[in-house]
Amino acid sequence: MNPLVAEARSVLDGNWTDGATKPAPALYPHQWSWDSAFVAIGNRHHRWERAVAELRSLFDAQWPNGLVPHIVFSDVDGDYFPSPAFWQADVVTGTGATVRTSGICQPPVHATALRLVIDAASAGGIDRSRVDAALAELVPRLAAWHDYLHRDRAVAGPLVEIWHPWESGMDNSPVWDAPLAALRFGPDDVPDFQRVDTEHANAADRPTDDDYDRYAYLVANLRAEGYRPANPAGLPFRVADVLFNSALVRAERDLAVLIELAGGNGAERSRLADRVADAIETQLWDEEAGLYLDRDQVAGAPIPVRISGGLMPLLLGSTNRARTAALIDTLLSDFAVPVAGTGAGPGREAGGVAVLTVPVDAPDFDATRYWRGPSWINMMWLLAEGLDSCGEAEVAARVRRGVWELVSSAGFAEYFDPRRGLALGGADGRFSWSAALLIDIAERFGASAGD
Ligand code: 9WN
Repeated sequence: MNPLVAEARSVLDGNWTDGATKPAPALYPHQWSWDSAFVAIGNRHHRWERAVAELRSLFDAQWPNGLVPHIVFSDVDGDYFPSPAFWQADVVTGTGATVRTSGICQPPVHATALRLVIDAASAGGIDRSRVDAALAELVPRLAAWHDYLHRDRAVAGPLVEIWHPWESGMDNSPVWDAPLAALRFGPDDVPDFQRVDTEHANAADRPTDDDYDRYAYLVANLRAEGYRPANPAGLPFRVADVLFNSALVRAERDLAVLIELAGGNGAERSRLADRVADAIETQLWDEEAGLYLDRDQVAGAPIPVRISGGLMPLLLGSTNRARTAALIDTLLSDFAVPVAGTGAGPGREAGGVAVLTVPVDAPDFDATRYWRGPSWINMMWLLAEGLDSCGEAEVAARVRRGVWELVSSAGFAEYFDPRRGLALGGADGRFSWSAALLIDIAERFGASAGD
């Protein structure tokens, strides 16, 4: 076996905690929602039952209203902020303290993960009965999760909204700067808290204390209403995020396929996917920016900040050739860079590329701070999937090759500065989704991503 793949498997095994996988040993010692979907996508190739168990563990913590919480806490306490005591999810949902969770969600990539897990079953020699059991168990829960989003989060529908930057998965993106700055609150509105993250990662690369005050304020505000606000239109932070909505479209289409595999009719899910896809096209495209922009639903205006999340409608498949061409042009000109040490040229030349989260020449670019410039493997994996579904296999291969080059040069870091080949984020450098998605790329496209 290729040594990098063997190492990736050992990262995942090391972070496995009897039922679920921690994103990172010290910085994130619990289960996270979208991390688990990516972990399952890697484990499906060699630990199929564990991939299903990962999703089962997450969906066992699903709320009665369908919300899939962004964190499911393990038994360990006091090692992450915000802790279960801060969220008080058990109190507000009345579900009791057996499953301790956060009260917000993350991008809905889970049906996409389950579809890939099911796809891998026959190659893995898994019995049809195991496949049927996984479908019977998880498909109704996935449907309830998506229904929650359409019912509770499509406040100005059909686009669904996030109510906290953490729900985007791209927590510290410059996209949130203006909506967070617009929040109006006093010192008494921010509950007392103690950060823990800066003990496990370079404080200069993490969000600022001022950001954390705003994050805590938003949690307290949602918590006061049991995370089910009576008047969602009055919430202080409401964003229609491009990545979140694009992931939902892709996930609805994957759920439709899963329903058909389980003997049902997926037409309604496909219809829901098409409604959101149409809204993305009509409401979020920005011709001048050359990509899609998030929409601040409080201000009633687009947020004019270009991030790699704005390329994610590639996941919809190419319905509009001109827009797909524009997205690829934007990707290669403004977000793609060669990985240091590979001898490759700029993004427009042939060879592997890493995808930055913010263009280098943007005013808010920061080479090392969370989500404000550096490359993340999950974003590159999603973009490569999207490029493939638009028939752009060559560009997809270059992005996958970039994943291989980043991990080869800097290890299984949480995220990377590709221009210096630097590992960034959690100090232990054993980040689960970087390992899982490298495995997926190697299994599907060959070690070294198609060399
Ligand atoms: C808050 C676990 C998570 C990822 C997010 C990433 C980071 C948490 C944090 O870590 O967020 O959810 O404490 O910064 O931004 O995408 O799911 O890996």
